[in-house]
Amino acid sequence: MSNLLQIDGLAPLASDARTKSKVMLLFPPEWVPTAPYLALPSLTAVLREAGHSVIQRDINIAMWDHFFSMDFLIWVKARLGMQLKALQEKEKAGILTERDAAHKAVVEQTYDLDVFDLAERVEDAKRIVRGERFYKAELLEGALNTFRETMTYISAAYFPASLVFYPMESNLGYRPGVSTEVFDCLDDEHVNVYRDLCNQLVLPEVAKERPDVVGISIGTQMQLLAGLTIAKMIKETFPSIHIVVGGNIITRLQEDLVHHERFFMEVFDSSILYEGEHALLWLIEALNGQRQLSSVPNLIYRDESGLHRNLEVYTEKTTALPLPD
Ligand code: B12
Repeated sequence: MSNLLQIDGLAPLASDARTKSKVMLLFPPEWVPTAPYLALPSLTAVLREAGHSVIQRDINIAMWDHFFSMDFLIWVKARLGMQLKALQEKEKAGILTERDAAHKAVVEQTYDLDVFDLAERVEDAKRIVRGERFYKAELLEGALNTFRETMTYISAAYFPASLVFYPMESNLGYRPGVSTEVFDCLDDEHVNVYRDLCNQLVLPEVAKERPDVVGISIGTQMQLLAGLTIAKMIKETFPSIHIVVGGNIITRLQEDLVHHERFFMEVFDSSILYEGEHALLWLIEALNGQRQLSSVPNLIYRDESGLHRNLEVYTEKTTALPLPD
């Protein structure tokens, strides 16, 4: 670790402090399922070189795999059944709103579909895109159509959300560019499919691994609601884990973030702007008492005295970085 780049004038704070951390890095949906993104491997290489242990999880790939499975689709069917029952009771009581009626129509239309047939077909569609049959145009086209059909089925259980396979244009009915809508969306059990995804795929993994730090990469606007949902749910369930977010969209939102301290109170603990390899490493060192948080470049963080944005920007020396891991 001693040969890593150091920021001038910084001495370790405490010699007996813990020096190695367990870090979990997450890549949230929605992103194409065909090409893994580079950010986590880039961050991982630097952290591992410094001796930290890193668990990388591509929640995006895991999500598509999970959505297109018998287990998840049967669970969706049960969710549809519960919604249908509640809507029928409302109808009996004469309190069905116009929106409820639209919801009921969608659920009724979907509930009768043979979920076992759909699940078998979509599991085969996964085998098609993963194997030699991919190269048969008509089989590939059929598989892509089955993915789309499955997303329509799943969407019905998150009415009025529209969840789509490709292009990545799922719409939960909340605008990711409006902070009040973002906060509302994070807690909305009805449309926010990422809450169930987090409960089913992410929280069990965090409970098993108990990392010291969780880093979430939010590259594009399409990952914002999923990334923040996952961040908030981990923070609520495991308040002692430090949650840091980074990625292109986080850098772009920096002026907004500093005016919304609530994000740092309810959703994550810190954010790293611009390139993150060494900024994240130095953040981990600061959390381990080896340097001051105020000395970590690219960092926005909150402490008892409020929100702080460190003004120093660190630019990576790309040719000195280890190969992505
Ligand atoms: C390669 C690329 C693609 C490839 C991706 C292939 C792949 N699977 O990897 C393809 C062609 C598929 C693609 C598609 C799209 N892309 Co593109 N793409 C890029 C590009 C050129 C490079 C991305 C990259 O790999 N960077 C290298 C990584 C290592 O850098 P990074 O992500 O910035 O991560 C660093 C920091 O952000 C930070 N960081 C990141 N995560 C985290 C997490 C933590 C915890 C921390 C501390 C730090 C941190 O540290 C990292 C290392 O320094 C960027 C532009 C750019 N130069 O960045 C656009 C870019 C990401 N794409 C963009 C867009 C809009 C798209 C599309 C939506 C275009 C479209 N309309 O179809 C699609 C989306 C596809 C999808 N969602 O599935 C925008 C995103 C804008 C935004 N903020 O929303 C960008 C920024 C281009 C732009 N200037 O507008 N893209």
